[in-house]
Amino acid sequence: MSIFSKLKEILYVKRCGALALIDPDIKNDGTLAEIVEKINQSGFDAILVGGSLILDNNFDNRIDFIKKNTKLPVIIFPGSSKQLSGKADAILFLSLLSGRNPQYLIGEHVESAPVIYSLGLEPIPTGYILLDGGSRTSVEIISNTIPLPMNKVDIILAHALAGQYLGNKFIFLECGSGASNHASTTIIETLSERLDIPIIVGGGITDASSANAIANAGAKFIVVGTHIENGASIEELQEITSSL
Ligand code: 1GP
Repeated sequence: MSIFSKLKEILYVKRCGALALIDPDIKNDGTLAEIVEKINQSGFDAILVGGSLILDNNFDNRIDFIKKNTKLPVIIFPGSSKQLSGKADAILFLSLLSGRNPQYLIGEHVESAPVIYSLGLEPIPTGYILLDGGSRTSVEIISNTIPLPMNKVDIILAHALAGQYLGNKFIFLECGSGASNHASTTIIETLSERLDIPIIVGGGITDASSANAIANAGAKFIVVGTHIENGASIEELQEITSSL
């Protein structure tokens, strides 16, 4: 079964799933085993692996380590066309729709597509929309794009619909890692009423009541990264995943 089908299957039993994000950077090497174990025990449905900037060449080794230490699907959430590994189960094939930087609309895709093909990785087309979560984020800096203001709901909706009409399988609403504010429930409600494809929401989710509000608003997956990296306990993470 494809990973996309597995993700859809999760939504037959849960109204909203939980994705854990691991930044496969050297800074997390000392705690990687602990992070993976914590994720395994906290009710997550899959692991995303990726980051805006990875400072060495050990991406493949880290994916290998994560894959060998979890039964969860491991999905690359790439910051660039260099973040590829045949050890992962799938890759979110992201188009940064909120920006107008051709490198992240088609450039990185052309560079990575032949490698994805030869690695046999499953690409999951995903429209990626960067929202202004109240702090300047790595995605904004590295991608050289401007996030959409959260009060421009009609403009955000137009981007999301365009993403759906272009054939994406998911819309990912991103406020950036460690964002001060997560995507507003007004945006999630408006989009989920009008889109036929599931919405993933990430950036700044650190507690169960926010996760619950995001799920109530119609998100189909939430993403938690920084909170795990910052030492959240299994109990705290379970509270988030069971609130969905
Ligand atoms: C970042 O959406 C993810 O790309 C997760 O964000 O690190 O704030 O949980 P956090």
